[in-house]
Amino acid sequence: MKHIPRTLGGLACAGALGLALGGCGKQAGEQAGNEVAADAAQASYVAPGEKDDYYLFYSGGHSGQVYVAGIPSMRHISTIPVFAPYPGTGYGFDEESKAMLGDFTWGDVHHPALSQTGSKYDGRWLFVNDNANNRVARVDLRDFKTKQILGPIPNASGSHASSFVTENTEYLFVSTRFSTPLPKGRVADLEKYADEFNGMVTAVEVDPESGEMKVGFQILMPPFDFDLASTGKGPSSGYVFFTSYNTEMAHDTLEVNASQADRDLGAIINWKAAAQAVRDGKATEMEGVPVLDPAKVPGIVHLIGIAKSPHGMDVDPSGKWVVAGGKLQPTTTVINVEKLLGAIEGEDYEGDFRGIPIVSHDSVVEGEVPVGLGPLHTQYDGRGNAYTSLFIDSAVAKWKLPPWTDEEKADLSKVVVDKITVHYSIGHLVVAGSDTNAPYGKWLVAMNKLSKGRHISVGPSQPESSQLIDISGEKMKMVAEAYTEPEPHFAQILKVDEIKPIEVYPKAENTNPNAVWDLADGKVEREGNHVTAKIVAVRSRFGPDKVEARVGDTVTLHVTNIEQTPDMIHGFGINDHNINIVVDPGETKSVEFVAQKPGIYPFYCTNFCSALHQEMQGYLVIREAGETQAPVQ
Ligand code: K7E
Ligand code: CUA
Repeated sequence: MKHIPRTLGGLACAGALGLALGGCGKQAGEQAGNEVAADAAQASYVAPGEKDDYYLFYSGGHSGQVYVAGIPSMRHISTIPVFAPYPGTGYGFDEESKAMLGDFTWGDVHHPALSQTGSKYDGRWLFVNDNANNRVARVDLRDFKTKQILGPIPNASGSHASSFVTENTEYLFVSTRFSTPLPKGRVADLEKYADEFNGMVTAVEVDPESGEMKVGFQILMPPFDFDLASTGKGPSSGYVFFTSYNTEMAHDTLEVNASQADRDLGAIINWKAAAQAVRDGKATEMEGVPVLDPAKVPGIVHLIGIAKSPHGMDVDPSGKWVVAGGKLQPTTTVINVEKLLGAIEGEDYEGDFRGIPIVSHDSVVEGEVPVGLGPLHTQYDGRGNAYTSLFIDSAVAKWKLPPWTDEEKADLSKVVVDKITVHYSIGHLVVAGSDTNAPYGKWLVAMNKLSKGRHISVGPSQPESSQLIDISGEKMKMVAEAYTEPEPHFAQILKVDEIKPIEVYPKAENTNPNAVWDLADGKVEREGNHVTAKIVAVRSRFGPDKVEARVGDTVTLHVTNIEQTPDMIHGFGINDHNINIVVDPGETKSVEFVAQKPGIYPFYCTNFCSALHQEMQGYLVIREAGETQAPVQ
């Protein structure tokens, strides 16, 4: 991205911004306001032809998708379909993606996680969860496509605290927001919630080469409703931390009944010890998964009291501090990892819950920082500062991590150094690289829950909004605001030059046995009542462009886009058949259907590809079942 000359300030001043501020340069105050606006405009301006510095991958909530925006422009640049069909890229229509989606047509994506090596982004994959159907998915950053959906994960309901990757992407941690009787399918009286229901933490194992995910093992948890998680690094290496919001174990009117206790219990899991316990044969099988019971396998789970109904739990870049957001208490709880590990080692406990030790709160909590109302999530800039989203205050608080001076310790409000208002009711926030050991630290994106009229009106469903904040200076600076697709939760930011997405699938890498590379090789073949067509797509024709079948035939189409030119995409849509596949250069996609009704059904290219794009078409001919036909080409 290149910076534009400072004269834009003058432009902005004379234009819309000038009007909004009531004129230009007449009074010093106005002048200053205009300068601020001009600076902000310049900071996020990416001129036509220029490109952004960072990718913002944000979760699309119950749209089931992941969206990509550029930073600093905040322009939406791509949609990565994950848990829901997306006709734009043909996702959910071809056989491969249909098989990945299974019977589901939606998911609820909350937390994307970039793969890491040595606690740094390695630019390989993006993992996301589906809170609704207990699944996780892997997106390949080579081509920004979903390559695997794992799940529904057995013995789990509501994979909310997910996906969180360990330091070298050994595992993704996935935990349940909801508790149910287990194994699933068993029905128990809701009144017996506390005794009969359980939550589950799942360790999803990731193959270091292929990224292939599989359920590794599980840990049976009390029915506390585990909400969010964060994995350790440095001194907290090998641990993963969870919050829970229902230590009360309420099963109805949670709004009131799960908000009684002043402290809820978070969980600290020693995943390396857990993995070892599984190898040592200490797990019991449930639905084919090795499940550890922490009451019977000491040392793998510890509990800790944290501020009322906490939400986020975030490990800082050094791995020395873990911060939980109080949600219903205006403080963040700062856990000192060194003291925590000491307390675990020395069995400094204040009790236990059904055999799971509760670590002494006062021995390990460094302090509770009064950040403001409704603290949810915390992010870090790698310079010793933490940024906490304040849902109720509609603000972001910037505060200093320990070590604190004695004066600060005596009055922790002194460590809160800045606050900025956001619009409105912020949920997550993301600082570039916060969950690595070396954050980029320049930008913060506030993902607001309620936009309350921040955009021009489009009816009762008001467009969502996110805001870009510059955190490079002492004071946070609001720079830009943008529409975000519903319903944003968390996001990850990756520097553009840390990946190099491919533009054309090299022909040599296409191992699809049904690929055809020459128009002369395109053909339609019949074997019994199975018709197979291998079709070449190239500017600006399909070869062959006629497919003949009879009612009752199974028809399989394999379409290969033989272009080796970037951005030369061809689509393949058939009239009246709900068939829409999109094939990238060098790619082969397949679709199968049963011919149902006689007729002539035109098919055509759906992606504009040349001046003769409109001519890129053909016919599917379906004859009556018994009708003889000319042998197909
Ligand atoms: Cu806070 Cu599902 Cu991460 Cu949304 S959760 S805010
Ligand atoms: Cu190919 Cu349009």
